[in-house]
Order: sequence, then C-alpha cells, then structure tokens
Amino acid sequence: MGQGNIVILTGAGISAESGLGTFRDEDGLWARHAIEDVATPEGFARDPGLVHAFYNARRAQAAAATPNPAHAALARLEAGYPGEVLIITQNIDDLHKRAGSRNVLHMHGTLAGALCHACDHRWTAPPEMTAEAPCPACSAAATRPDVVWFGEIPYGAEVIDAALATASTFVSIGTSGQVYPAAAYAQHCHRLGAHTVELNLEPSRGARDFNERAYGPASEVVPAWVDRLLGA
Ligand code: BV8
Repeated sequence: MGQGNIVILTGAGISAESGLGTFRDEDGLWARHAIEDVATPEGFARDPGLVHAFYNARRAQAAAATPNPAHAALARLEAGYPGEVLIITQNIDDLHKRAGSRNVLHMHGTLAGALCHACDHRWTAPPEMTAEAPCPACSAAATRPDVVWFGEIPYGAEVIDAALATASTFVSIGTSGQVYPAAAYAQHCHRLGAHTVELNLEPSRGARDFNERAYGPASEVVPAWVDRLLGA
C-alpha cells in the first residue's frame, strides 16, 4: 500500500470503551429515546426541553469520559504516517481531539457547539443548554445543540468528497453502517480501488465492501492495525 492518504470514518463504537453509549446496541441511546423525538428538527420543535436534556446528559458524559487506546492509536497514526490522515467522525464527542488527533471533521456536529436557529450564530455550548436561554447574539430563545439531525445536511460534504476521491486507504471503525451518507463511503472508496478496512466489534451492514477486516473491541483491534501499518 502506497504512502497515499488515509481516510478514517469513526462511529459510536470507538467511544464505547470510553463509557459513551452507542446508538443501536441493545442498551444503546436509541433504546431509551425514540430517534424521531430527540434527533430530528420536528422532535426538537415539539419538545426542545426534552432534546436539550438529552444532549445535556451526553455533554456531561462526554466531559467525564477519557479517550481510549483506539483514539490514542489514531493520533499516533496521524503523527507517524508520512501521508495525510483525515478522521471523519460521526461522533459528537471530543475524544479524538483530546487524544491528540488534529485533522478531524465532525460531519454530524459536536456537543461543544451551540447554534441559534433564529440568527445562525454559533458559539461554544455551556455544559447545560435550555430552551429558554437567549442567544448571545440576537437574544432570541432559539438555541440548539450544533449537531446534524436526521433530515439535515451533514457538515463538510465538499471536503469529504475530495478526501474520498483521493484516499488510498479507507478505514471504517466502530460504526454499524446504517446512516447515510456516511454508510455509503466504504463502497464508494472500494469502487475507486482504495484499500478498504473494517475494524469493528462485529461485521457492519456493508462488510462486503472491505478488503481487510478485524473484529474485536476497538481498544484492541485499532492499536494492532496502526502498529502493523507503522511497522512498530
Ligand atoms: C441527510 C448526530 C440529505 C446527533 C446522527 C432511507 C434510506 C436511506 C437514507 C435515508 C432514508 N430515509 C432518510 C434517510 C437519510 C438519513 C438516514 O440515513 N437514515 C437512516 C436511519 C436510514 N440520513 C440523514 O438524514 C442525514 N442527512 O441524508 O441529508 C443530504 C445528504 C447529503 C447531501 C445533501 C443532502 C443526517 C444523518 C445524521 C443523523 N445524526 N447523530 C447525535 O449524535 O445525537 S446519527 C447517529 O447515528 C450517529 O451520528 C451516527 O452517524 C449514526 C450511526 O451510529 P453509529 O456511530 O454507527 O453507532 P451504532 O450504534 O449504529 O453502531 C455502533 C457500532 O460500533 C456497531 O457496529 C457495534 O458493533 C460497534 N461497537 C460497539 N462497541 C464497540 C464497537 N466496535 C468496536 N469496539 C467496541 N467496543
């Protein structure tokens, strides 16, 4: 495999061993909340207090969590690999950044971000957000987490498309491959001739699109894969 660019897509599974819930595991986040109630604009319009409470709880959990060896291994890869390494994460926690990764694109937004849906102002979210708090810029009671809900357009589409077009290696880590457009990236890169890798607890929905697969906890399979690549 050449020194070409490596594009890494991560999902909730990479943060599972840091104690953050995944979405679709049996005791996952969506088991306790209906997706349409907490991760759609309609659900937010219906009950902004419920949605803020859902994200306040996740913001607190993320703040209390620490990066695990999988996050650390990806930071080591970025520092030690001669080509470019881009992490496209579906996660809204900041564990990649706290592990030392710099080239990270949060395609579904972040818990750290706050957005005013009246004036589009963005600022750093306080630990607790409420439906009543005024926007710091326009004072409207119209604040929301700066995350991408179902039916909304993911962030960074142009950067992502350009990175996927030039990737020599595409790695999918800790994602069930059920949410689009992220779920289509592996097949896209596979068809372009990139070397595709799945590192996950179990085969995802798109497992057939991967040339290489390793299954097990991310804290074990990701460091092992990075060590092999860096020849450690
Ligand atoms: C869009 C942010 C248009 C907020 C999230 C019908 C068909 C196809 C598509 C659609 C359709 N109807 C609607 C759509 C589009 C829709 C979609 O895909 N729906 C699905 C349900 C069918 N998508 C959208 O609406 C997107 N927007 O399409 O806009 C567009 C697009 C492009 C250009 C122009 C217009 C927006 C989707 C974003 C939704 N926001 N999150 C928040 O976090 O609360 S989604 C959320 O779930 C995550 O962000 C993530 O993306 C997604 C999937 O979660 P995963 O990360 O994969 O986690 P999951 O629990 O599913 O899996 C965990 C995996 O880890 C498992 O495989 C497990 O085995 C593994 N694991 C567990 N433990 C470990 C482990 N692995 C390793 N180690 C461990 N220890």
